Amino acid sequence: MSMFQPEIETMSREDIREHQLEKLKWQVKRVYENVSMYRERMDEAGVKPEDIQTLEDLAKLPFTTKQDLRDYYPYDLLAVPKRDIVRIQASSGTTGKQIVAGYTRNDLEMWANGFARQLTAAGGTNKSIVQVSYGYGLFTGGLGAHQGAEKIGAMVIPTSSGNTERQIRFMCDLGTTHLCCTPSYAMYLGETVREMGVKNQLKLKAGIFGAEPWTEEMRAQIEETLGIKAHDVYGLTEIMGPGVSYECSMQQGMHICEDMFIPEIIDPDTGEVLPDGSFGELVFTTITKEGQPLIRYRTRDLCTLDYTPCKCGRTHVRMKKPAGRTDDMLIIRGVNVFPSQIEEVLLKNSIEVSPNYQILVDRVNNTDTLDINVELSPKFNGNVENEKKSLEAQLRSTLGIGAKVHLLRPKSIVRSEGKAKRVIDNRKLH
Ligand code: DLL
Repeated sequence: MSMFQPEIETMSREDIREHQLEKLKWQVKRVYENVSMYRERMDEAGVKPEDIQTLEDLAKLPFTTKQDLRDYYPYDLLAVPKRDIVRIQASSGTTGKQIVAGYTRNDLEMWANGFARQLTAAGGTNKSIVQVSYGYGLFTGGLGAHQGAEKIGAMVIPTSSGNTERQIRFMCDLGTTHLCCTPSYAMYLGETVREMGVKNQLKLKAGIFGAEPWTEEMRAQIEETLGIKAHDVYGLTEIMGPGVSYECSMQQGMHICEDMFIPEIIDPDTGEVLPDGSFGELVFTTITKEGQPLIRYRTRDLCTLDYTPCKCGRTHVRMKKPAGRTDDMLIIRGVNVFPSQIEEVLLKNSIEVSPNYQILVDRVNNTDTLDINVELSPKFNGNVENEKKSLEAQLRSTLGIGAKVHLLRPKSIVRSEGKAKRVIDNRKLH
């Protein structure tokens, strides 16, 4: 099982902790000296850089939130002079004020290393042909995957997203071995490969899919339609694009680049650090980032960390697939509903319905409504009315509230070329 940086990827836990403490002290001192927000917050909390003497002392430091990135937009969280920044990336978010992240040359190197570790873990080498079908631009997917692929000396095909048939023609003609895109786009590509009848012309070996939540059922479907091994990759604009954590061939969670980040799991309500193995909100401290370092950044992603040894030999902790975000919870008629609960019900019925769905929330006569559009699977030959009733009953028992199911013909829901937008909450319009 080859690794891009085996000396780092297999460090002993003791060495990881020693490295993290040294880098943490360095970083806290830098932000205290160079970023006024951190200096003020630490002064308020009565913590000085010298108070950080062990890794556990991290808990003394204040959190950073997405709102801080908005409030200090665009440059006030930089810890280096602006001239040292060589790249700006921005969040793909369409709601709220923009946030940006500035990278120094060294930050870009580290990021490329993160994605290079992922590609190598997926069997990538300098002989690989990597098609990057993540969007290029402010979104970190395209450029992040691109830099990582160049780092291992692979041939890169920077198709960006969209133009699906042409993507597939390139895959066949150029002999693409590794595909990088969102899992929902991989599903769409798989569907189109099937329609074009070209699966036997593909040379694909593996895919690197992330930027949105996806399930084991989706993984199985992508692996089948494209004939590949599908790896999960995680990242976020604020911390670093794809490659913050990456999945090895064991496919049992994503190894976090612990030489670059210290992860914690906290209780999202109290902010308290939870013991190893607990489920909660993932928090990152960037210990090597120069441009825009963040201390205890609250990702809002909910997951668990697994410190047990991985069979691949890598020692960096694994994060389980994020099971949702603290902010994607919907409150419908007073009941908390996570979109992932709805998806689970639909996927349990994958013989009858496809994983293409939309959740529509609205308010009619002062009452919240919940409607779910889902496509019937192309092979469905049962009774539509019975299927609808069965799904509605399962949803009621899982969610604790009623939902109306609308079964649609295959291919009636528009496919995603980037991150799928599954929830449409029109209550905000009223
Ligand atoms: O989505 C970076 C990225 C690009 C990751 C390409 C992987 C591949 P943002 O647009 O800032 O950055 O969105 C970050 O997306 O906080 C998670 O909620 C979600 N997310 C990212 N990767 C995964 C994943 C990019 N593998 C937000 N599984 C994060 C589940 C993911 N959710």
